[in-house]
Amino acid sequence: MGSSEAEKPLRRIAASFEELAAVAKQQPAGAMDAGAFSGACSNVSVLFGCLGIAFKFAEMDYVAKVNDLVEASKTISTLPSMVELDIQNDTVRKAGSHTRNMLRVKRGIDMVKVLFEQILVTEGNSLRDAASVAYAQVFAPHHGRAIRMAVAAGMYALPSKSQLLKKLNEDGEGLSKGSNAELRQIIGTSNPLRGRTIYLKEFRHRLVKR
Ligand code: 1PW
Repeated sequence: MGSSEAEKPLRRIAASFEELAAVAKQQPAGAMDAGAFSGACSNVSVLFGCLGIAFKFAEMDYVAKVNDLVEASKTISTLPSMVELDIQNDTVRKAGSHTRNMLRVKRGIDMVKVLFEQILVTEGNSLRDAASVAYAQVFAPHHGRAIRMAVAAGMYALPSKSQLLKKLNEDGEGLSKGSNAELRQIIGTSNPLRGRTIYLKEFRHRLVKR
């Protein structure tokens, strides 16, 4: 990794998802490499860390779950085999299981994708509308009322778009052409990832059958 990528987290995230898309292409359908996946997801942690004190809990939750996947990937090589093991042990829904953590982390990635799409289409410097849409689409249907209320309150303490970009070492003056390209790259390259995580839907069907 070049030093410019280390200093520019958006670039590092875009690059890691591009690598992940390339890894996914080489593998049989669905057999996503667990190490490559969790490595790319851990690069995203820095974004959750930029959301301000109100989302500290969200950051800790995401980081803990990604770390669990990073550790698990040292002994279990693909995501489907992690799910398969949890199915065998009847721990798919158990708090802290790899499969459950994987689903939460996947939602985190989905939310970041929608957030960036929304940052590009919403007017002005506020992050609140973009973040509210992303949360409403991805997490809200899975959260109870208390968490939804806490997140809604936290939205008022978000940094502005330009503050967020500044924290990410991008042009703090707004959406510069440079970071715009990075955002588009992240949005684009997370698509192959979504296709490859289709097995998560499969295991939900298997659960329904039980
Ligand atoms: C700039 C974007 C701003 C939007 C912020 C979105 C934050 C979304 C994540 C909030 C998660 C914190 C609340 C914790 C929820 C937990 O109940 C749940 N985790 C998730 C990711 O849903 C816990 O899962 P678990 O440990 O019971 O498997």
